[in-house]
Amino acid sequence: MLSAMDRLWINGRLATMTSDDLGIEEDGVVACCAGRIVYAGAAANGPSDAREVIDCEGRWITPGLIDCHTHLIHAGNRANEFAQRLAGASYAEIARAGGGILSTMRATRAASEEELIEQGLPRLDALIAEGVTTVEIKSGYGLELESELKMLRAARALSERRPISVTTTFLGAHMVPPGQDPDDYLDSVIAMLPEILPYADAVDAFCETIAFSAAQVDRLFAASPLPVKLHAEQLSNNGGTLIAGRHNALSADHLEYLDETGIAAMAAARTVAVLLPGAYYFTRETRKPPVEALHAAGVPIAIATDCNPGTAPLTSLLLVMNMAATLFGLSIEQCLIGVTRNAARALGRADEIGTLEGGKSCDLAIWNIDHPAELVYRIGFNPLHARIWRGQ
Ligand code: DI6
Ligand code: FE
Repeated sequence: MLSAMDRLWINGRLATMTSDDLGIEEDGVVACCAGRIVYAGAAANGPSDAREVIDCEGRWITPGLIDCHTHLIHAGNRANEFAQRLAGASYAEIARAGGGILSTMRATRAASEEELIEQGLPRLDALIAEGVTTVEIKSGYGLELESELKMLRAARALSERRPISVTTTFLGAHMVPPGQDPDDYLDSVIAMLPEILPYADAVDAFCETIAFSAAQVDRLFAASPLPVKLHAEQLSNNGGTLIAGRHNALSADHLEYLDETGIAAMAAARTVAVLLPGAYYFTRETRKPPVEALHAAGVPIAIATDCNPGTAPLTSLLLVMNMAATLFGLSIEQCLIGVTRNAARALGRADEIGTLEGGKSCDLAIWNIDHPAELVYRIGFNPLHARIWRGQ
């Protein structure tokens, strides 16, 4: 039994994330075999030897962080639109004038798959540098079959270039391409589903007045062979969360304009609320998601970067935790659970990642901190000591 252990981290202080108080074990060890955790807990009850023993010297060990909502694969940037918004234009106005998502669509269609990978890698590396071991990446800037496939392939290819797990989400219903009828385009998105199936883990849509209606999203989700997620109630309330609930969505994301009926639908469907404080901050939104009501209804809360060129040019999950606390009032524990256990749930991967528990992938972040609260507290400071992905 002991000789089968590949690696053992000793003298660690564990935040296992197995309970809402972080599941702390002050004198802990983590044992790994074949890339999986075989034991994480009190040193007294755990193994004491392995092929390789790593002394953590009292450092904290958390699960590797999970960024469960990004648009990390895209070409170009929209710094020019940021300047327009600073001069008074709104995000919706820029979108209606053919900018916004459509401007990134043009750049992304023009880029090769390799160019998308090359442009995505520095963003991915920024996440990795802060201990991220799993990232979700959406398509949605192709808005036609070949370009959507190119994005999904580029996203998957990132996991061959870096030691990280990538899950992909098909967001063909991100925006209606110029000159197309919304329902006709939606029909074509539904027709893309069999083709994207081998490249995607989930299907997403943008339910918003400037994008797709709740009825249209309902139609897409009814046709989806994959689990669904939804950009919902971000800029206004369109009832997207009711549709998300109806289709047992893994998550509904953004949620600034979420109301009581939407919360009830999410609670009934056990849909995770993914909050994106970076987009809230960057668009200077003033309406906050109903965090207390979500919590009271028992809806699990995750947080993510939303890394995208329009509303969140952001590649720091540590900063997102600080924003979720300062802007949305999440507790330290909610922030940390939100980038680990609940983020795993938002990806439908709670069985594999998100906590330090036997059987899960040995994805660890080891930190030079005195308490996990520091991960939420500091701004622009990275205390990562080491990052382990699948035991390496
Ligand atoms: N909501 C967002 O915040 C991003 N997509 C979405 O549906 C913005 C994407 C962009 O502006 O490029
Ligand atoms: Fe998004």
